[in-house]
Amino acid sequence: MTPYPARDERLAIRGGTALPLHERVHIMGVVNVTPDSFSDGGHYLQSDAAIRHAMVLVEQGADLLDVGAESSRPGADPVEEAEELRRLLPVVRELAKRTSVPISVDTTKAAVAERALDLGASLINDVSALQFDPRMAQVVARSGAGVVLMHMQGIPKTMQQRPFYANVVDEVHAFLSDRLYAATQAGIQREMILIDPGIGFGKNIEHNLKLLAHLEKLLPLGRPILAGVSRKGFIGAILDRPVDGRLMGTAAAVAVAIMKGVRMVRVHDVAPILDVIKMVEAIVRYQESASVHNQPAE
Ligand code: HH2
Repeated sequence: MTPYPARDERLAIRGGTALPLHERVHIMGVVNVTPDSFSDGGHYLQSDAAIRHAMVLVEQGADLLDVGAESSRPGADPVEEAEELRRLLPVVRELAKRTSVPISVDTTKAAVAERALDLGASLINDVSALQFDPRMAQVVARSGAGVVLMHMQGIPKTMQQRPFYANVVDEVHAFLSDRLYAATQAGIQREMILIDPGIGFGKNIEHNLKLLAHLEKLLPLGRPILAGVSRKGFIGAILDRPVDGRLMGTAAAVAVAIMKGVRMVRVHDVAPILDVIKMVEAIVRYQESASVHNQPAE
């Protein structure tokens, strides 16, 4: 099984940089600036903790940092724009000064994307695939930033109530194909786009498993695939584990996703997942070189 996509596949991001996704699977480290135990200590402590956490992920080998200030977990309430900006901007500003690792911003709001891009973000991770805010496509196109187009059925608040598909793989494929077209029509360059099946976004366990088992069906769309499986609910349900006990389940899902052709993974645990990626890539490379050497001489 050597499902690697075409060798010239790269992701162009702002500033003329191209991430060599065709050479190795990249890791997007998750940096959530959502209220947590640090919030008692006030805003400074919360952003300070997020910045420190992000720098640890960089040391561990993250290729990108995905900073998000609005939870998109099932049942999550939307966050007001002012609050999202208040949480996000200090973190993006500081990270852009401290690290050359590209910063992605997980937002569906054009105004938030705009301000974050001004502060040095290079990629917009829009879980609505440019649909929630009619200005988003234009903001991304004008800035020359990269963009993630992710599939979601419904909205986070209600998406897990009754997800339904006649064929989840075909529907995700059709949706991403439409959104790729819409994005390029809006002036976003194809080489700046990543596609994402949106594991857990309006999908039950079976939908997630079917998508992971058939991820290669998205390869003909011709853009690199990002997958976010890290610590997700379907892993917890299958293994009967709480969020902090899902690392091995995440590792297994990441390994399979890479074998199916995924070129970027969005994860919370960068160091252990980097080991998983290196192992899978070593095996695939061996298999590729063995199949070349075993070709009968002409
Ligand atoms: N998953 C989450 C958030 N953003 N973006 C992309 N492109 N793909 C994903 O699968 C994805 C995403 C949810 O994960 P998490 O960051 O753990 O939760 P929350 O949204 O509550 O911060």
